[in-house]
Amino acid sequence: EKKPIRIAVTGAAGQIGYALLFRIAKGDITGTNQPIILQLLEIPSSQQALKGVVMELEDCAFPLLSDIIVTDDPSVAFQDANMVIMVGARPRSKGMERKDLLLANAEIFKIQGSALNQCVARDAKILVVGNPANTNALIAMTSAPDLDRNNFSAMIRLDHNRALSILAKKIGSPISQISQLIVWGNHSPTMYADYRFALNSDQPLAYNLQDENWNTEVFIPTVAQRGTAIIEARGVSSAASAANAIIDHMRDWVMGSNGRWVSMALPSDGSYGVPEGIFFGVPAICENGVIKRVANLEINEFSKRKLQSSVDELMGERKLILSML
Ligand code: NAX
Repeated sequence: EKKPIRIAVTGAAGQIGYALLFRIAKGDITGTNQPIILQLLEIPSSQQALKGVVMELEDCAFPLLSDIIVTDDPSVAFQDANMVIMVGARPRSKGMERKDLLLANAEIFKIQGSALNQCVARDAKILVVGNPANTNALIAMTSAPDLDRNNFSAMIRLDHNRALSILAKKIGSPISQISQLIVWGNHSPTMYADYRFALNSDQPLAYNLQDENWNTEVFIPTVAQRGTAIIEARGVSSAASAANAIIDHMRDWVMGSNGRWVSMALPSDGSYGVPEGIFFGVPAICENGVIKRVANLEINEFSKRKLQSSVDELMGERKLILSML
């Protein structure tokens, strides 16, 4: 019998949690031959709701799900975890300033980062989803100095998948044929969806899509505003597609991306003119559990400006929470 892998999820009773846990328990990240222990973290006021979710997980009788741990204590939730998916965050309440939201979340991710430092498996793969995701990831990583910084990432995969889908529709090609698409930067409206290197069935796609106007006036803003469009239509923010992006991000990280480029927000290493000290969406390839940035891509004047607006925004967020690092 294979040893179970421990997957911790925070904010487990939220709407993303509800779309995520069942897919994890079915094996969508780790495959159909790997038993799983779910370690679920929620705040005290959501424990009751979480109980209901756990009952439903039990009622699925998932063959791979060998145990479920439920707690409001991060150091219990993260104990020996091999993967940590940090979804729980403080939402913006009415009249709350951006700065207050940043600081409230900084507090949460500082506490949870210290707990990670103490109790996760030393090679745990950690994904931050809760917003502001890039800056929350920075705080979690900084609060866990004993862990390898390469074990931390923030999610920009939902934006990547949105861009893929919009592009496929535009050129009338199956999604599976499109590769080398990138979403750079912050998971925020400053993100930069970039198809300059994209291939359609191994042919340069930009070659057939030299409509600069569509790029700047339709493609880039539609990707960036998609989250808002979903809220307007559904009345609540994306949940199933966010959960799906989490699965894609973690599966590729653990199982490999088979040479395909995926977008991940990683601690910057100075490349592409992005200063160190922030999490930034970049193209990457995953192999044997290791994330490698795609290096040496050309950055033209337009791209440089687009990258810079995410850099400015993230450096601004960093400045606001700097005293807490
Ligand atoms: P919900 O409000 O439905 O769920 C969040 C859950 O987190 C709640 O059940 C809450 O009790 C819990 N929580 C709050 N503080 C916590 C803490 N300190 N420890 C543990 N749990 C805590 O939000 P949901 O729609 O599930 O979204 C969750 C987060 O994902 C939000 O911050 C959201 O903005 C963010 N998103 C990030 C995306 C990305 O691409 N990076 C896309 C989807 C999503 O919008």
